[in-house]
Amino acid sequence: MKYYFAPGTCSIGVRVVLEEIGKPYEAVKVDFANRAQYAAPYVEKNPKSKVPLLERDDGATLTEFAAINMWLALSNPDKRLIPADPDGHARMIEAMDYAVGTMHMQGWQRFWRPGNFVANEAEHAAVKARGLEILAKGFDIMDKTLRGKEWLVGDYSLADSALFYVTWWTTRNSKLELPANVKAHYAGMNARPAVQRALKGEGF
Ligand SMILES: N[C@@H](CCC(=O)N[C@@H](CS)C(=O)NCC(=O)O)C(=O)O
Repeated sequence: MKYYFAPGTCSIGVRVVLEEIGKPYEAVKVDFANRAQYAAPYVEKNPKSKVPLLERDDGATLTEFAAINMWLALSNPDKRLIPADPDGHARMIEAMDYAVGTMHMQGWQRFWRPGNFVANEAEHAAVKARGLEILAKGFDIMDKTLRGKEWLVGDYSLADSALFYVTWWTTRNSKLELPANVKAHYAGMNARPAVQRALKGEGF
């Protein structure tokens, strides 16, 4: 199994899951500094030019954070990374999709790539500010979901790895104050040996 990543990106949330599972995998760095994601051979594996990408032992490739992590968790049911009951399963997807689809793709994307939202450079500062607003609202919602709980759903799930990477970015790249339950969740994630191995594996 090969895991394609770029340090400092959302792929860390897949590496956390790979480390939770604990089976051997090969980590392949995609050299974003030289725009390797847009050139052969990477673009032949992933025409989306994004990480994460998982190349399975049968040669098939999987893209998209949620799809990769669902496949990993469903292939390793003994690790219990997906709640077994229908409500827990749905709540896990609800939280994971919100972290990836809204906090990352709507919040952080506006901040990092304002040009993808508006061409006029004079408007970029406003787009970035809106990105941070979306992010702050996202943390507020996650904070309420975490009230009285250590993990987003049940006894730890894939959703926690998604919240982890958007929180990690926020602590590293912004002055946004995290609400208390999100702070505690981030501390809990950092205490997990799998998270420590994932970070170390990518040079952090
Ligand atoms: N929706 C995708 C998002 C993946 C994504 O945005 N990856 C970023 C890094 S966090 C990337 O590879 N960007 C490279 C580029 O846009 O050039 C997913 O869930 O996997």
